[in-house]
Amino acid sequence: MITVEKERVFSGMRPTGRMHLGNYLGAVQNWVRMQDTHDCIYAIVDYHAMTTPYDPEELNADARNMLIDLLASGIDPEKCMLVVQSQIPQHTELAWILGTITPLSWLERVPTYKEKADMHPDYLHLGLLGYPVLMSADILVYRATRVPVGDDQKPHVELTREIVRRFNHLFGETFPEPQARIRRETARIMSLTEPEKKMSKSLGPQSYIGIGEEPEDIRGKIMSAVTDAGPPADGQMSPGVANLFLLLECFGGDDISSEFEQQYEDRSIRYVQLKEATAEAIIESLAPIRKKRRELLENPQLLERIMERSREEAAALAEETMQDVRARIGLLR
Ligand code: AQP
Repeated sequence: MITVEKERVFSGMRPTGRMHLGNYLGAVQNWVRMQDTHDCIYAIVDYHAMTTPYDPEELNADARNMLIDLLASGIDPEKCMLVVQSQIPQHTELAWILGTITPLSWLERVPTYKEKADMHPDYLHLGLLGYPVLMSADILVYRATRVPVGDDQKPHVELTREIVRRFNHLFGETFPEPQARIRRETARIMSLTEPEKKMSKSLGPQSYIGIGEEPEDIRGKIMSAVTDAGPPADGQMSPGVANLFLLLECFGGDDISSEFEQQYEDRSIRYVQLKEATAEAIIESLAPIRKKRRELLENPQLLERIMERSREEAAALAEETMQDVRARIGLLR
């Protein structure tokens, strides 16, 4: 399946809960588009999920659900590889090697490290600090050059480029410098409950909409989303209202969102109607995903087959890179 002419793509998703609209609009829609034009490897990055507090049983269930959510969202294992990070040991092997050439100061300045450290002050460990090194290894073990992500991941891809330059300088030209592919309009979908923060699994289930959620839950969450007391006099839209407009545009299209924008401008808007329209647009757009999820849940053998085939193909690519890396850095074979 892998070709020499097409550019190679890697991206991953942490199984820390259910896949939400931020993941879907910020990353997965690009993943789906790129599988037709690029050689793509997508991963459920379960080692990354272990860098914040987790429950082993939930991790297992979340990884399985994430796989189902990705397939239901349009990831097609006939067109790309869909793998589980922990099943391909070359990821962690390369992470160790890259860790030996990555200065601590580069890692300490990564914004997500500071955020997660503030969020979980009793859970500071090497794995959390080294998260971006493992992410670099995820990308580089396949020598991928494109990384479709939301904008919170941009610093990690930049760091990967720095690590590549350092490795190539020390051991000779080995890795290409990857580039983040970020969809500007949906680079950061905001939380429904704290709209100044990005929609995130860790902000709690009321703050996000899972792509497999039932209509009544979607309605409930959108109807209680944080807005404001009405269009402010300075015309500066609050983050909660702007987020609803963005969701309406993504799922309902330009016509309906322009209608509400007009009402916002002439101050006749009623947020309850904006919310109803947004909820209905999301519910309708996600209906095929809910249907596909139900079909996949009934067919666990299919999931096993998909995982096994991708695992073999991806492991062969990763091993090819590692043979080159081991020889360059002087490991005895
Ligand atoms: N709110 C978002 N808007 C746009 N893109 C987003 N992504 C995540 N949240 C948003 C993108 O989704 C991909 C997978 O992300 P992830 O689940 O691996 O990690 P994350 O960014 O840490 O996601 P969460 O939901 O915030 O997880 P927790 O709470 O566990 O940390 C990435 O490309 C990401 O940019």
